[in-house]
Amino acid sequence: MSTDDYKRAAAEAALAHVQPGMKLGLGTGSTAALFVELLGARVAEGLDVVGVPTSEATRELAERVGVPLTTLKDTPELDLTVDGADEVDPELRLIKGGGAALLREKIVAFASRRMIVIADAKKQVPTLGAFPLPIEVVPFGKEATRRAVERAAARLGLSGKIEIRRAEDECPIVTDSGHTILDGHFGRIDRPEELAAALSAIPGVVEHGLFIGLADLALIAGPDGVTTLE
Ligand code: ABF
Repeated sequence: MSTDDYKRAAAEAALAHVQPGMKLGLGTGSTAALFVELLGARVAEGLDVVGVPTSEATRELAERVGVPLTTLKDTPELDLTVDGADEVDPELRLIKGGGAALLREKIVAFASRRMIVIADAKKQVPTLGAFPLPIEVVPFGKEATRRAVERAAARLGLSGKIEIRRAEDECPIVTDSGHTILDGHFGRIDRPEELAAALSAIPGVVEHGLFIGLADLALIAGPDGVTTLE
């Protein structure tokens, strides 16, 4: 089976957690997109749910496959968010934001009673940090903020480049909320809680891709089937 097959298997397993009438957070990325497509098929069969998308890309997909949408303004409390991840550790701490949607993903997950992570087994890691940590910052002063992130990381013993994420034309990418993304190439993050607190304290940092205490369950699909972590 291919990685795409595993992603689909994880997305299918998440569908079993969806009940009629639920208000759902809809994640971003290729795995979450498979979930939204499968959900659309269920909606076509009569399942009554409503979703809040975590990105413009997910909004477009949900509209295309017929998942009814709402907003956090109209529906500020959600039952369940289903989203992908870039890394998942044994304590269900995550790195997210490879798709540059981490701010809305975190707001939506925080507004949900439960969060289920869906991923292929390659995302499962003993320690976070091999995947560069995305950090969403205000464009104003982004170089000063980048340096502040570097200093904060160094105080925790983390070295490694902090880079402004750029598009193919070399311009800094712009998130759905108009921000810039920094990627922290730390290699290994032994104390993610401390790094999360240090990053949140820096003016100019809007949000970071460490999701700690948000995921309730991870459905990880690999050659041995779908494993549940909780
Ligand atoms: C979103 O999509 C992100 O937070 C994460 O960066 C990414 C995972 O993408 P994929 O499912 O395509 O690997 O969930």
